[in-house]
Amino acid sequence: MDDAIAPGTMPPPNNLEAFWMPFTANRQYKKNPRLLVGAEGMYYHTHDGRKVLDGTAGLWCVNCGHKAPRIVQAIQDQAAQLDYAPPFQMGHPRAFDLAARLAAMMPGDLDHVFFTNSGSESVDTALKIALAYHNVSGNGSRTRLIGREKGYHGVGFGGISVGGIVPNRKFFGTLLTGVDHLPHTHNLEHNAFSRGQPEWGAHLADELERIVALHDASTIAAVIVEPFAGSAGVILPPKGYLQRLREICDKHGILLIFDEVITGFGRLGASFATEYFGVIPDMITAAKGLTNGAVPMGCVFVRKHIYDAFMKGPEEAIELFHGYTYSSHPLACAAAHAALDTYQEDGLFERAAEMAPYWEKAIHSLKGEPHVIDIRNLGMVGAIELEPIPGHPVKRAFDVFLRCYEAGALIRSTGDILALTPPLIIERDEIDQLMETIRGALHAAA
Ligand code: PXG
Ligand code: PLP
Repeated sequence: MDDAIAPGTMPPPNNLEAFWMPFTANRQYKKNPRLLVGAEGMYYHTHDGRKVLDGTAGLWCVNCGHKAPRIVQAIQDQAAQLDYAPPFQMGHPRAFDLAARLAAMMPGDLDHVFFTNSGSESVDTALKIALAYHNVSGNGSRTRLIGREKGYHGVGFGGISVGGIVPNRKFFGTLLTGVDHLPHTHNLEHNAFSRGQPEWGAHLADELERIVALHDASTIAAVIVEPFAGSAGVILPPKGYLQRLREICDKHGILLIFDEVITGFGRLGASFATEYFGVIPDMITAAKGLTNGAVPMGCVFVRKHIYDAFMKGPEEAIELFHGYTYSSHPLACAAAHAALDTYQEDGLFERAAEMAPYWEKAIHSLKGEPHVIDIRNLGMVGAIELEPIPGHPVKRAFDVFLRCYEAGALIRSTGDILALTPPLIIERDEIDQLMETIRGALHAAA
């Protein structure tokens, strides 16, 4: 490891109590906090003076690597120029430039962009647009939303309703009504240790026909899926599966929404999963890599016919009663422009595509190590599934996560799965270092 950037130590804050941490075991964490105090490129600096290789691009968002110079500069410049501009009945130039630039990245006529501040807000926005679209098109009976088991669509009420991760749902009441779920595609019996997309499981998309037969197409507004399920532990779409979903949605006039909060901005070695898989949905939700995680921002890409359906009636009438105080925030727009510059000028999507075969080989070298029951990969994403400790689900993967952190690599554990999503700037020797750190932790883990 390069020790040129000497981080130094920083004591933890005196009071860790007040901050109720999200998706965290608060009591356990606060006994032995893991604090990040700086970052550069592929590395975090920890409060106890160590450099840690970032195997998760923060939380799947820092695709350009940390403190990408163009982004740092753009945020500083923007803060000094225009701090805030109201997005309702007002605007600022960079928001329009950014929307046009993003639309130009999209295939087909996915050419309108609605700005939000997170993936969760993008999902709620897309679901609301789907319902309102059918409403303004004279199909107000289309109100049902279809998600998928194990899906993650953020934490808003809409997102957890169509989502399929049980603990994210079961504490929160009745959720949205009129929601149904496709089956997930996770299957170790057929697909364990597949390299890239699994061969088995495209037929699971046909379950949508069963759901349509049950409810009738005239009641269904939209289907939302992640092109691959990220949070649930990198569950990849079987070959042909997404194409099949598209066909069935077309047949029945159902909108198809791809939630690309993780898959957008280069993760698969293409700008978006829609390009990678060659399947064009009616809306795409995005966030994370849009600003490289540097300022919160999300967006929804919408096909032209959907936008046009709203552009009727008197010109002075508001067409969609939806939006956020911070939609198209100037700092976020500046960060997003600079992130797009970085992706383009440094060729990071192409770089990810070139590195993907090395990544695949490296991660699959962990086959046969203790506890490993599956390894999955696509583009620059990967997962290692572990045999759970009987009676103690989650414990083993979390133990491996802690051991890796101590040994100098940040990975993520979800259930008994280790998830890896490095910044797209990762070098071969850093991939080797990441895998060797995990190998060591697997051997040390109980
Ligand atoms: N949709 C998808 C597909 C996501 O992955 C969201 C929506 C929500 O985005 P926000 O910005 O509201 O968090 C996400 C977010 C993990 C993990 O490793 C994944 C996400 C967020 C935090 C942790 O399990 N994905
Ligand atoms: N709650 C109150 C009382 C508000 O006035 C607003 C916005 O004006 C909101 C919530 C929504 O906040 P945001 O637009 O940041 O999502």
